[in-house]
Amino acid sequence: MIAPHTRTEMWRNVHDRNKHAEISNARHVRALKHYAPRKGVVTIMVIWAIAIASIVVAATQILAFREATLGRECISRVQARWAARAGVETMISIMEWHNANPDPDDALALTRDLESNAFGEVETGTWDIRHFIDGQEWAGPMDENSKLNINVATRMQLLELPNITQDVVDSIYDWRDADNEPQQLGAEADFYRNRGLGYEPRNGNFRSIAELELVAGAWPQYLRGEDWNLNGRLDPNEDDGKRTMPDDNANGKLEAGWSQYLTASTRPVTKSASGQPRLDLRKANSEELMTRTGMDATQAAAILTYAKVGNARMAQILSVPLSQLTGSRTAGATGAGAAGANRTGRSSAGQPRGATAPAATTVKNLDNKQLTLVLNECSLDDTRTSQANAGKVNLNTASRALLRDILQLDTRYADSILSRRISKQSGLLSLADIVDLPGATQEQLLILGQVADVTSSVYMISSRGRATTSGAEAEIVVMVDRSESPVRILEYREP
Ligand SMILES: [Ca+2]
Ligand SMILES: [Ca+2]
Ligand SMILES: [Ca+2]
Ligand SMILES: [Ca+2]
Repeated sequence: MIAPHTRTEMWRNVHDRNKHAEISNARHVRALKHYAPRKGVVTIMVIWAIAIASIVVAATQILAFREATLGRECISRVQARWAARAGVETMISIMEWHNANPDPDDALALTRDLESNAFGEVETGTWDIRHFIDGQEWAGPMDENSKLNINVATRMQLLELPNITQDVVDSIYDWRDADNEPQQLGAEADFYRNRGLGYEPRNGNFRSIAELELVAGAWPQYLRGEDWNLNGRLDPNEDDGKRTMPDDNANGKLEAGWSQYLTASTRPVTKSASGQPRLDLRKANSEELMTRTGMDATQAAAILTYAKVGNARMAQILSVPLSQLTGSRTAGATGAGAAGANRTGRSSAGQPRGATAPAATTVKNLDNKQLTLVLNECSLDDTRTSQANAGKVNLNTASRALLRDILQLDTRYADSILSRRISKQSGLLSLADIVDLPGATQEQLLILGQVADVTSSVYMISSRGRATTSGAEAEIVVMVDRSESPVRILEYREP
């Protein structure tokens, strides 16, 4: 049987229940007490989370915006750079075409083609190629052969450079001569070593015009003048006075110090004007020479006899009438000689004045065409001299200042050369085109025969690309040698 509930038990049970309820309530209250603060923290955490998320989103947006802007700038720069590159490639392909299709009757064909393609465009940008010569801006690449190669410049020519002194001229000689014996006021290895400069003279040919700045006393401001980046073109900082380097005269013209007269990059033109290998007069036979130049047997014999002389030079063939070259005495020679060493006598349309002279000794002077072919199709260069590695000044592009001030040509003669090259649409086809000008003495022709010619091997292309959309710019400066095909890149700069 189940024991009956007693009141005491009932009361205890009630008490226990109450107690249990109290405890349960207390726990509940404690739980509630505990629960209430946690709810606040979560709310704050949510607000924080939203705030942080907003900051992250905003920051990401800013970054994304910046990256997009940077991306657009990068694309603009790439577009500008490749537009500049397209200009360079266009110039090179024109040179290649002219190498494959030479025109001996037009000395300016290449120059004109380069000029007419100096400005062009691709899908996303444009290019612009220009340069300064003689205070004037020209379209197209800079003809390095318009300048004198420093590796063959004489003491007299170097002394004509603005601001130069004898000690600097001597130091230039020391830099390029093979020995370590200083010239009178020069500087060899000891000089540079004692000053801790960390380099010594090359004792060989200058390889770039900027190398000249390493020579004692050849300061950058003398070499570069206003052309601070040596690109042959007038940049904004080179035409704004003292506002930015360099200090220039802001006259809209580029005065480029020694660098407007000198180059170190030109190479000899090995091919003839017609594109064939040149005929070496020291090895040629009479038939070859007659076929190539159209001279008669007597003339060919005279030239080949002269070519056997140890110091025979093309400059002599240019400056001395053929009848005098090998010492033969003819009336033709008398005609030239009587002109007081004026070359005009020889080139009077090739008419032998010796018509009345004894036939046995007559050597007809070369006419203009024959002389042109000897100068342009044959060679007589001594490969043992440093001249072998240096190009000549192209009289079709040389500046008036170079001819008059540095090469020291007679003013009247220099001006008549410039007038003639302007008056001939084909330009000067050979040095034979300047032998009949007023002032063309043997002495003047000898100077020109040694340093000048009418063709070019090396060009400096300064191509500035511009993106069509943003106007961003990029420049490429390339020195190219077109004396052989394929055209060779001597120097490449992206300033
Ligand atoms: Ca030396
Ligand atoms: Ca410049
Ligand atoms: Ca300036
Ligand atoms: Ca200026």
